Amino acid sequence: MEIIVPNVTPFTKDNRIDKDRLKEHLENLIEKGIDIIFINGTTGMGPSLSAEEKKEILNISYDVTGKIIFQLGGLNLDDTLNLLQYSRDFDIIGVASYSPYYYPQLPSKWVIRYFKTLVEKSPHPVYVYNFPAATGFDMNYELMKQIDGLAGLKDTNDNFVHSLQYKRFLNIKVYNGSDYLTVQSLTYLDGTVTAGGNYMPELLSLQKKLVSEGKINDAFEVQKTYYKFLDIARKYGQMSAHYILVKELQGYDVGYPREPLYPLTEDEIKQLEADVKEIKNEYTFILDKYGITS
Ligand code: FW2
Repeated sequence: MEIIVPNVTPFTKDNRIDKDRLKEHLENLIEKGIDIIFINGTTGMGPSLSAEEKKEILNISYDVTGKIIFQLGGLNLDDTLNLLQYSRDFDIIGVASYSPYYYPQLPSKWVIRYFKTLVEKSPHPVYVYNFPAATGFDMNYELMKQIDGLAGLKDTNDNFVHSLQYKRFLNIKVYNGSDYLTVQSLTYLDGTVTAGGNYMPELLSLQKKLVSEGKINDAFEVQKTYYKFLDIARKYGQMSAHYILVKELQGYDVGYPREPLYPLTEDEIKQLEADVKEIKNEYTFILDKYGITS
């Protein structure tokens, strides 16, 4: 049962990776019980990173922990194979890739060949990152069955039955990547991958603890508060709101998103802070109730 956080990538105002803020953020997540960091994911703006920047983030993250899944997918196979080779010297949990994206009606045989190539060439266990809403391609369980040697999958999907099918027919690690299915994924799958863990690591760790103790209803009560902050993120545009929510709930600055995912305006930040203020007592109440220091 694992809680996995796809970390935000802190950028500076002039669009470079902010090494110190990334380290501080990852140290906080690990300290608060996060099991695995999923670097260069969607929340980490993987599609907006060059191959060299993906390497740089691996190096910075590895200074903090080896509990890393290294997302290295893209639309240039040479770059991806180069990143696989580069990851050889790092003792990490595994590598992951989203399927080739954007191009329409990709024949399944090309995507299957792509992942077979990664399994063949990888020095680490390989995880498929399935996000049909983002890539336009669904690496469903029937396609996954045609690839030997995969370690697991992250299915970013609000359709929970879709994720259960992998667990039903395959003998691999299965995580769901929907922020709104954390308790359910911890209960019925191998764990959850959730961006909400960037700004609510305490509530995510608590959900795992309660599920592991069989206290599903208590875990769901915590999840209801988790939902309220997720809703705020979506109200303002989650990819940029994450940066302000980390500051609001964790108390340190994680810099800026990378344009064209524009940062929130001053007005939006003020409104978001007001929305957080209205429900922040719920967050602190839960921490007090379970004796959690933030
Ligand atoms: C990633 C994730 C998180 C997403 C979820 C989308 O790589 O960022 O699944 O936050 O809303 O897996």
